[in-house]
Amino acid sequence: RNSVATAAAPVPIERPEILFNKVFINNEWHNAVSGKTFATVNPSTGETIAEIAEGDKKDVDKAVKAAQHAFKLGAPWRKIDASERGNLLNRLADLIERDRAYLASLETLDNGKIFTHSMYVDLELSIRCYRYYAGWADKNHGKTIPMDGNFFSYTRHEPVGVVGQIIPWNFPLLMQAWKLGPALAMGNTVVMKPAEQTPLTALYVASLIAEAGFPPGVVNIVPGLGETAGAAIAAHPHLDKVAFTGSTEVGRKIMAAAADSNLKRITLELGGKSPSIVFADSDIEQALETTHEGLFFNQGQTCCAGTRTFIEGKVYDEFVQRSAERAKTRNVGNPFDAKTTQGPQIDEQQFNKILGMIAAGKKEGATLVSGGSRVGNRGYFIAPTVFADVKDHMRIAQEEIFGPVQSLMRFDSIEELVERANNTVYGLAASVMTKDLDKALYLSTALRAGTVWVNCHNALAAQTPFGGFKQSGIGRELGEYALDAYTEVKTVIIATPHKNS
Ligand code: TXE
Repeated sequence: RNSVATAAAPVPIERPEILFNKVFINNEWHNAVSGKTFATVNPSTGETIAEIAEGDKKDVDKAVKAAQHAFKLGAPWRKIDASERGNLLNRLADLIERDRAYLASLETLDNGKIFTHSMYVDLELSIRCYRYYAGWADKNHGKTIPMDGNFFSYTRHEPVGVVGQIIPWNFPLLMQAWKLGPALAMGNTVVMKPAEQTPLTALYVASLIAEAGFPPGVVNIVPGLGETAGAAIAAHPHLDKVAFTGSTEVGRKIMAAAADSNLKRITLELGGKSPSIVFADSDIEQALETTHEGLFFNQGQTCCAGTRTFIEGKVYDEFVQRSAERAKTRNVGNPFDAKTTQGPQIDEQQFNKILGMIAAGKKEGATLVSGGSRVGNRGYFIAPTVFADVKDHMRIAQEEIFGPVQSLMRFDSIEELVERANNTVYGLAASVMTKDLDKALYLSTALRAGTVWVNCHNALAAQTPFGGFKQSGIGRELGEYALDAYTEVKTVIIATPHKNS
């Protein structure tokens, strides 16, 4: 393997060398069985970065066989100490840290997110996530239970088995870490499909998994398209679980395929339409920045983005004006440039979807106070867009836009607010800006969302669980809660001749 330059200083590599573009099975690189490839595109230019092996059902079958073999009773992965699984995860974290500047550059090239975020958000949180789950590897244990009768009873927390994982393109490295961390800590084996828009960092991490010393077949990575490779994972008869992050529409298909095939376990992290609520008594300066970043962070491509900003009537006009001014200060351009604060959207399809939603906002009568069109004539850049006077029934208030489009809405009473904030099919997150503890506590119970932030937004860490109410998903990732999704509880009951308390 070529060694990669790894400067300690965070200097971006604008043209990182592409070292891996094939299917990773049994710690080895394979062409797709079909021989086909697909292009991964640089969203800043629309140009092809590299051709990637296009895995489909046949490659998924090969990968599942490898993962089953690695999970066999008596296989090395089944026999090592739980603490050793933790050591391997820590070693993987060390290697990611060693190659951090390269990986951050590759992420920015393939995804378009700004380099400083790749470096200090995506890489940082990914490394911390692997280390967090490394610590759990030997700490998730069962109980001995005082069962009625002459029995000795205990539970074992066993791995679920061979798990499929399908991840999206908005945080490629981090979504890989959220999925692999708990799965590997708990002793599962994995077949993962990265998003077709962003396969590069997932494949580089595959090489580090081999280098760290994970036994062959424990992690297998099949790049490919959703309808072929992804669908084959969801419907596979020999996968024990599928974990998915992506659109609610595809989440529905995954759940149906899991039910129709073998009732594999599922966890789903899906879309959102999260409210950000600004009370007149909040620190307005801080509320402005929090709601702004809560929406525009990562080009608006964050599942928990604050996409409905509810502002109390008393401060509404001022807040609209200042939100528009703030949006206009965003610096849209080359994501490798340190001055840039907003890069391109991920691909042409998302770019067109977002422009379509902006057109819908205008047509339905929302007031455009910033942006509203593309930037430049190359790549997928969209001006930071702010709509005021957004009404609940408008499409921009109902549907996930997944782009740099902020919708500002007015409210006048807390009862009305709670009803409107909850009036969505989603329930991923919500945030509340106030200095009034009573309001904060009331809303933290009243809002139907998996996370409620108070005076912050998008605050995420490996320790705290994340997931959705309603159609935002099923199950929780991160924290101790995620361990449940990667373990089966086995009850062992042994008849004993006598009993004492
Ligand atoms: O998502 P998809 P897309 C939302 C966001 C965005 C919309 C569409 O609103 O505008 O989804 O984006 C794989 N069987 N989110 O089309 O298709 C696919 O290959 C199995 C929110 O990119 O859901 C990729 O690996 N898998 C979200 C993954 O699913 C299939 C992040 C996600 O892609 C499949 C991304 C199929 N039939 C988009 N079809 C979040 N929750 O953060 C596709 N895939």
